[in-house]
Amino acid sequence: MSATISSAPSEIKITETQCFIGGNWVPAVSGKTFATINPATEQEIAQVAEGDAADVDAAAKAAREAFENGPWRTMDARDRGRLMYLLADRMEAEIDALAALETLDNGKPLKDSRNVDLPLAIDCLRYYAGYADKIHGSTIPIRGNHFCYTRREPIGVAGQIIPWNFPILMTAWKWGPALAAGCTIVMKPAEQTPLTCLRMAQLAKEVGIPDGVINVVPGFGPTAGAAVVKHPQIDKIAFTGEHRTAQIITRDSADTLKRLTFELGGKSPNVIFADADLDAAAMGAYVGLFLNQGQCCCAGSRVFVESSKHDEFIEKLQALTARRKVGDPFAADTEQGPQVDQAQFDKILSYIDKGKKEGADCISGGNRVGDKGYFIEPTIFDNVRDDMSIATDEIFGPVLSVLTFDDKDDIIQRANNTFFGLAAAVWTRDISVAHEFAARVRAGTIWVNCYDVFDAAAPFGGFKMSGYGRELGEEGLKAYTENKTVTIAL
Ligand code: TXE
Repeated sequence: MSATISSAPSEIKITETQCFIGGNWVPAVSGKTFATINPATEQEIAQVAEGDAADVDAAAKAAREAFENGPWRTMDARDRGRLMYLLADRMEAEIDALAALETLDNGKPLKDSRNVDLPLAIDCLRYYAGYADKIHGSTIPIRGNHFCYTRREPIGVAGQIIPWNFPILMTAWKWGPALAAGCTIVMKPAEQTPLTCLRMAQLAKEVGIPDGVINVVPGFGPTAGAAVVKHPQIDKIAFTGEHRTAQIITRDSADTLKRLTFELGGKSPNVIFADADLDAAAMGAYVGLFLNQGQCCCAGSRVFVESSKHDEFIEKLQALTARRKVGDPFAADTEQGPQVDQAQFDKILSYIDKGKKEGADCISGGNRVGDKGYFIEPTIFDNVRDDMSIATDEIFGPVLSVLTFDDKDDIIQRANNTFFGLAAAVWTRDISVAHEFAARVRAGTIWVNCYDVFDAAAPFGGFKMSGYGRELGEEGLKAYTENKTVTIAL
């Protein structure tokens, strides 16, 4: 297998590379910039402003001012929703350009950016736009001669820190509920992939979202990210990334007691019973792991198959994997692009090495592709044991581990034998087994006879070390509100 690497089409224009603060494009106070790299070619795409504490401070003040004195919070909620619909419409009008920019910066195949990430991002903004005028409290009968009601108010300034695996979709997941609730935003995009988030800020300005409502400070985690977490004018942190970073954020936010929502990693079990439709299950295992180069928080990275079907399942899975086209993310037939950066590439290859040393059988892939760009072969390990590091650690790459089981109670216990709890799937025709699995597996999302089905209306988030709170759906919206109780003596 070899990757044909082309540079990106020359018509991709990069127009936003600075900090977006109070409606203005400004360089970092320090004057510093950093390179964002095309992971398919390892070449620099652009220099981007390297924001730090001073830039975050300016952004937080702009967001605070817009929250306290701007029109966003107090405008007719339906008009707020209308501006969000306009942003979604603008994204749709520019869908091909945004998809190309996403692919250039992240490396994911253009057809995925264009047909998956962008439509989901647009849909998320529209879903929450429709919520803007439907956020309300309740009236509560309390003792005595009183009238008691609650108001759902915006939480204030939301600090939002996102990763690089779904840059534009994560921007929409974060902006959607925050904007609908009437919050203002300081966002720190991932240093690997700042470009589409910055472009979206410009689109938001052009459709008329008031200055200061959205502020974007590109930069690194321990500097710009940490400054967002510590800033006293910021009320909440919504973070997606690694659990270790979330632990740092929890400590760093202690002094200001910020509200926290975390969407973290996983080691999700994908369990295939002998009675399942094996073709569908093999496809579910294949997509559930290899989607997005394996860089999904909910990747089904532990595939458990009932022993009696092991050989048949492996044959189907290997057939799918052998056909997988790895290479230039701009080529129409590419299914897998490069990993996002050198650090992820090195981490994944080191886990492949560990898997081999720990005695698992590498039955497909196992190597890099080509010698330029961060391409890795779709890799399958068979005969994996629960205690091997490839079965316990989040690899975040195209590495699938196959394990076997013989007993329902045993497999539910093993599925739960992880400190993560983001997602899980079960493949069976037995409705009782499906419901029992759904009830007993401790994960925020359970898929039955499917994988990676997402919808803006369905809450998403983790049990255990996979996070705090939920994004999407009504719960995702509530995470951007405070509940106020008003009691009136009658
Ligand atoms: O994550 P980080 P990284 C997992 C995955 C991956 C590993 C490392 O296993 O291999 O994490 O990836 C910002 N204060 N996931 O290093 O560091 C950072 O700048 C404030 C799972 O990229 O968590 C970026 O914007 N912010 C995950 C964001 O946090 C800080 C997606 C995420 O980076 C910070 C990505 C700090 N001290 C990685 N340090 C998922 N759940 O989908 C970093 N950041």
